[in-house]
Amino acid sequence: MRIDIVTIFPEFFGVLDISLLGKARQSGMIELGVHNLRDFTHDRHRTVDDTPYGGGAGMVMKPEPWGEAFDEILDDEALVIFPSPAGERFTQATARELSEEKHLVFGCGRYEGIDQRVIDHTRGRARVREISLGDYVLNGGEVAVMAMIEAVGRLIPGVVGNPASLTEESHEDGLLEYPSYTKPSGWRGLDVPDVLTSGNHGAIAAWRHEQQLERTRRVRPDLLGD
Ligand code: 6GU
Repeated sequence: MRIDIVTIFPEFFGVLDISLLGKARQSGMIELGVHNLRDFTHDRHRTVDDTPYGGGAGMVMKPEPWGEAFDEILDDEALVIFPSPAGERFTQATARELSEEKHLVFGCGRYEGIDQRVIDHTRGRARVREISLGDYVLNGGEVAVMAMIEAVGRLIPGVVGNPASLTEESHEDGLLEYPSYTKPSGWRGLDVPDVLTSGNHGAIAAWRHEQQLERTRRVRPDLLGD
């Protein structure tokens, strides 16, 4: 998969050099391009924003640098994603869909947003999705894109070593994860549940499923449709 990011804070994405995603890049499974939006300006101050038409607080990102950046980056396979608190909600299902793409292009907005014509014009030459992480406001798309890339990257075949660790996880089956334990079996007066040391695999599976249901009912009843 190829991933391009357009941002005024390219340094933000330095952490993608490390950890699982860093390894995926070294092995060539993920190709990453981070582009500074200011490199597509032509004035001495490298201006990327201006005051909003109609008035109001804050600044709006100017369309021209975005147009030039996308002229250079987009191809026939690109899916363009604009992180935005006004977008559709990002879920594990979204991450799965994105992991099947060949080319993701993230356009990170700052200030009060990007001139709407950038999104409208981009829809004329590529598939576009506006995606939100959740119902809260971040200062810009950078941190959101980092989260999306981590969620998507680990679903690309070969990026996570053990594929089973992908399916036995919160949200993959619509339920929250069951609690995990390791040695020692007793620690500070707390014991590992007996069933886990019983060797009875059927009982263990049943216990884990019950734990998933209990936890989901308690903290995320919305996932059960209740
Ligand atoms: Cl994707 N962007 C911003 N700026 N704020 C958010 C968000 C995205 N998702 C939740 N809040």
